Order: sequence, then structure tokens, then C-alpha cells
Amino acid sequence: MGSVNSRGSKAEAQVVMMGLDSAGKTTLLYKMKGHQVVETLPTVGFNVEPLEAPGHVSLTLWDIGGQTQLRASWKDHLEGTDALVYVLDSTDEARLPEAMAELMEVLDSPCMVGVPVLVLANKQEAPGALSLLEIRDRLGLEQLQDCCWELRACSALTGAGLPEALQSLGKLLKSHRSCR
Ligand code: G3D
Repeated sequence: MGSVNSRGSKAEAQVVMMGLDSAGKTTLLYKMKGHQVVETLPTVGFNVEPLEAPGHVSLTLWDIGGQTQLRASWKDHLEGTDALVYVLDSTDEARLPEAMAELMEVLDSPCMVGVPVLVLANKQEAPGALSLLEIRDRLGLEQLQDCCWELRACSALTGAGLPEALQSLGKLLKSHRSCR
């Protein structure tokens, strides 16, 4: 994967999206692309799509399969990544500790030094979804203090929060670029 390049006023970035299986990554990817109805199958390997984020940032978004047997290969996708989008299922309280442990594993990679992270608390419209505050408390995200991160709520199903998430991503990428 490449890194952020400036071509005139246009920036290009490689963004990797990860999270446990069923967090909603594939649904998010295609909703962000503007698809109305999304039917997904478990991702074997990855899906990849170009996207535009606010601030003239062109993204190549990699949606990496999150099933247990695929997680060992997550680190193979990190080289040259400019940002990580980490997707959580806000209705899956039982697996939040596992989700956080996997995130910490990813952040341990030397490729992730200084790479900004956008954590998306997905499925917010679902009954019983944990609020952003509850998720923040349970995750102990202050462990991420060494890297630049943001936590945002969204629903890939309704699209709520996705413009704001893309905005945050654009902002994180810009701050990352200015640090390079
Ligand atoms: P993944 O790519 O992270 O493995 P998917 O996850 O995108 O395949 O989604 C897994 C399931 O979660 C799908 O349901 C999908 O419709 C659902 N989902 C994704 N995002 C949301 C959301 O924001 N809200 C709700 N309520 N559901 C969501 P199925 O039933 O096909 O398994």
C-alpha cells in the first residue's frame, strides 16, 4: 500500500478498516459508497473501494475480513497504511473486550506507529446498543493515548453518523500528513 501523497490540492490515502466479524465493516464500506441496500456475506480476504472524504481526500478503503481465522493476517495489511478505521458492534457487549484486545494487537505493529485510528461504534440504531459513553468507559480507550484517535457513533444500516465519520477520517488523515 502507498502512503499519503499530495498531488496539487488532492491527497490520497490508504485506509484499512478492521474489526471483529459481523461488526458491520462491509455494510459500512458499501453504505459509504452510496449503495442503498447492502447484503453481505462474511468477508474472506478483503473488499476494497475508492472513496472521497471531505477536504479533497481520496481514500482507498480496505475492508479486511474479521473472522477469527483471518485475524492472524491482519498485520499483513498494515504496511503503508495512513489510517485505521476500527469498527465495533455496539450491540455486542460480550465481545467488546475481545474487540479491544484485537485492536491493541494491531496497534502493536511497527507499521502502526503514529497512524491515526478512527473507532466507529456501529449499529447505534439497534435496540440495546451501548451508547458512545458506555463504549468509551468499557473500552478504556485512554490506553490509546500515544496515537491520534477518535471515537464516533454510527449506523451503517441507516447511514446516521457516516458523514461525520468521514469528516473525522479526513481530519485525522490531514493531521497525520502534517506530522510526516
Ligand atoms: P462484517 O463485514 O464486519 O463482518 P457485515 O459485517 O457488514 O457483514 O454485517 C454483519 C451483520 O450486521 C449483517 O446482518 C448486517 O446487515 C448487520 N449490520 C451492519 N451494520 C449494521 C447497523 O448499523 N445496524 C444494524 N442493526 N445491523 C447492521 P446479517 O443479518 O446479514 O448478518
